[in-house]
Amino acid sequence: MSALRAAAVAARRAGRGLPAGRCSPSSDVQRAPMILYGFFRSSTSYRLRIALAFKGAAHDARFVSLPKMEHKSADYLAINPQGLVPALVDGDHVYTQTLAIMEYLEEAYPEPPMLPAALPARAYVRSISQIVSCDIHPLNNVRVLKYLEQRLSLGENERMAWYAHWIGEGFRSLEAALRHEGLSGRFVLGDTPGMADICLVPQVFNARRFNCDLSDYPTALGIFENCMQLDAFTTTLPQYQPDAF
Ligand SMILES: N[C@@H](CCC(=O)N[C@@H](CS)C(=O)NCC(=O)O)C(=O)O
Repeated sequence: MSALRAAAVAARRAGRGLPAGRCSPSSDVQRAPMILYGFFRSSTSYRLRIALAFKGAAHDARFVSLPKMEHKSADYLAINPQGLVPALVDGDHVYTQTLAIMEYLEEAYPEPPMLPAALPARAYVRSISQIVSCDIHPLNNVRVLKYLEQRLSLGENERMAWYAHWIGEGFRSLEAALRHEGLSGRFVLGDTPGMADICLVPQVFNARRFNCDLSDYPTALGIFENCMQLDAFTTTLPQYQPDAF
């Protein structure tokens, strides 16, 4: 068994009780804290940190450095063979893919909810979540930018043009959807934060890190600013993580 996998199993076996905070699992089984494998600057890791904080779910963190290629190490591939962060260990299972993980958390730890009760509203929140997670994020992922540099020999300016182009396309679509549906308030759905806000914030954060101008997307930016008033979104910021540099 790999070292990381063994550590995950040992932590589970330690049986350190239920996660603290507001979150409680839907069954009353004694569980060890969840383990989040992530990297401070990864927007999907930030997404999951927010979701866990939102649920008040205590967890241990394990750090997987993307610049050091630790996500491709044999130890980490034994945890998540996709070679991507984040991954979440809860009980005897490793969960991957943030949208699926958030759906898992919603079902395993129902309070507070990240999704509304009404089916059309649930579909809307999932739709906005997917614009960010499926249409925007993958185009500017580390491996895509590396491919542009290393295989297609694109220089810094061309790579940044690629980044800004797809951020622009994605945020235009996001802003249009938010306005078209007319369901947003302080957050994506009315005045209650949830899954879509959790997806949106790290993407805005990332776009700003790459100096993209987001002023044409005032609805999305307003929601971002309102989220930044909430502890779940601020205590989990990349720069506050122990692996930040
Ligand atoms: N769809 C996946 C995406 C995960 C993902 O792409 N994570 C990035 C960091 S934000 C990563 O591990 N990138 C490594 C790479 O591109 O080589 C999810 O939502 O979990």
